[in-house]
Amino acid sequence: MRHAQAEPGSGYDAWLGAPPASGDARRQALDRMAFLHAPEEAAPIRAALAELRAAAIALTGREPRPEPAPEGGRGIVLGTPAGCPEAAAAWDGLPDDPAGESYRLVERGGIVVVAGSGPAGVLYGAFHLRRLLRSGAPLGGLDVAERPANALRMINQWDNADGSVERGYAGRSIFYRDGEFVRDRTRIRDYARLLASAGINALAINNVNVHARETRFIGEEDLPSVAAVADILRGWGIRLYLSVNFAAPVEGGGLDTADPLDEEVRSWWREAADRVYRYVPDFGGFLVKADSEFRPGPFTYGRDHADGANMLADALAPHGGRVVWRCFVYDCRQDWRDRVTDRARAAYDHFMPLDGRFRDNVFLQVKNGPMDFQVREPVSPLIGAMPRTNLLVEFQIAQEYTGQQRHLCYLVPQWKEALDFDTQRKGEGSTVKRIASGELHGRPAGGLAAVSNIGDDANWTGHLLAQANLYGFGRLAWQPELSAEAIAREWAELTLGDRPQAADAVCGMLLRSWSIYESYTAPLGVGWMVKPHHHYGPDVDGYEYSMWGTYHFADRDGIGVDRSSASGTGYAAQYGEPVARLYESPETTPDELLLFFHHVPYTHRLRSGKTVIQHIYDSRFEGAERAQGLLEDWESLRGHVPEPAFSETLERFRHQAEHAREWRDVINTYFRRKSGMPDERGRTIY
Ligand code: GCV
Repeated sequence: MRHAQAEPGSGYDAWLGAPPASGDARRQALDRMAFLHAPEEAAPIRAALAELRAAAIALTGREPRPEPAPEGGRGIVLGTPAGCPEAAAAWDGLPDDPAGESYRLVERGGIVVVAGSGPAGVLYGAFHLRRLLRSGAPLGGLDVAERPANALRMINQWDNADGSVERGYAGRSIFYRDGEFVRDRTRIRDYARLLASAGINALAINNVNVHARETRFIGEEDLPSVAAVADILRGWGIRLYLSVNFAAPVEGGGLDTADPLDEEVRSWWREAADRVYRYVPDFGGFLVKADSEFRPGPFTYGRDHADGANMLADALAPHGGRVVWRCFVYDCRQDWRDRVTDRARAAYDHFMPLDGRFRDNVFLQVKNGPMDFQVREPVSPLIGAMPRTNLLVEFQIAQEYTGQQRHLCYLVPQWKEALDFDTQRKGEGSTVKRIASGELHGRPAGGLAAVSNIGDDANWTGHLLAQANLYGFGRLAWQPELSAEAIAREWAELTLGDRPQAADAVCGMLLRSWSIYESYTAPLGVGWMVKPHHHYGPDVDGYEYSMWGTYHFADRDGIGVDRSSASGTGYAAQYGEPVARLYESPETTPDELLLFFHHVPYTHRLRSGKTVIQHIYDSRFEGAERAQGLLEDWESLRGHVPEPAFSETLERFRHQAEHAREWRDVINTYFRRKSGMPDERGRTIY
């Protein structure tokens, strides 16, 4: 059945749509897709077959035969070494992959073999082949082998049972409505397909802030619904995770404590885990936000995070389950007058001393930066500081602080920068990506997690181009060596591919967008300056006198947070050498992070040669102009992007251009008045 939202031009098909293909692609498919054969029955292999069959029909207008014909002909065979002789031959000599996610695509004697080390590998291979078919790349002599760099490639939904999505900017939840699981699961299936095509293999289906209703998801009443979702995900090689409430034993669980060392509590969780696995035999595990932003946790009982995580790990271990335990732990009731406490220090201070105490099935999920998904932050110093602990680096695909999917902000370059950052914890080359995957410290597994940016908007992400962030996260989690540009191009060509002019222009717009957004919002790494609560639009002092620990300390002379060891909070020393030394001094700190690490006078000269105040003015003016440029670039694509996607996106660019001017004027006016210093170019500031 065709889903109502899959109307042409709506963006629903995202990067898996089938717009008219080039002549080359059509000719090649006619030549090479006479048959499609998969001897095995596993659900991901069936899904792989269905993908290629649909591609063949879209490209050639004809149905491929299910078996090779006796008279021969060219075709495609899919399978695993265990059940498909062609795949076994293709796999010969390749390393074992117990996870079953690797694949090889090889052409031999006119037959293209999609050989997966397991059923999921076949599916990933089929999506790869689909991309090649779509672009018309020649398949003769094809031989590519891929293995994911990260074992865990996870998405976190911040969806609530009432149908709302915390920090959701694309409509309501596709999983829940009015306190219940949705009955029509079409969108869940279509979402799982999108995720699998980008390489995602784990999905936590409810918000890390677990309220009373979702606390019951691990109970008998809701588990059949959870299992129904897990069944869908399984078909796409994705394991389901649930966020749990640490206080569940007391909040509706019938106990009077949630102390992780209490025997009754421990057996309560064991029973809960046993119950979940009765319904979902391949359940991934629990995701936990504890002792963070008013969520309960082990601190209540005088225990630490290792005690809390290990209790859950022990309950899940007999079933092969994991605990993903978040490190976003800080004092969110800080007195703004307190100049000693530094929120940036919190994750490291809480968790680093616990290295070596976590069970093997615990993964600490650490946000990429020490604060909270700002447009610019240094890499969290916790990453690399716990060599004896499994790690997941957490990104936010949802654009909470980066324009809320009304502004264009392609975040893959930001994530790349974080993943490529050299912590030097184990000498040169100790990059975040090698720490995340587990490779640097010889950990058996690790990976990346990210907060989803989708909802029930017809095009999933509100802003059509925000789809590139979802796609890009998956591709980067699969292979962090891919460049931001290669991913942007791949997404743009898949999504707008039959219109090369549009794909080219959009790729350029994506690549410019992070720097544009940064240049009209909070300057030089200082962060925030947004309206409280919803975090949208400029309010320089919005959080300055609040309890959240996010300050810029601007006065008439200067701005920034002194996080040096010599005179500040000492945060800079949480990095290993020589990184700590680099951040310790304003002279060596990179310009873009200057105000994150140092309080400097407005007259301080940046490495760029400009003073801080002039940099603030110049980049706000330039940023607003460049945002106007994005609007003009999009306008030039009229007729090259289908409707209604073109007009809907045009509206967003119009808003962005106008809102960028608002940002420019609020920030410039604030600093002009605060500092008393004029713009040396005499532009209008109010
Ligand atoms: C899910 C930020 C967001 C919160 C979010 C929190 C987190 O503070 O504003 O909405 O809560 O991060 O990551 O837990």
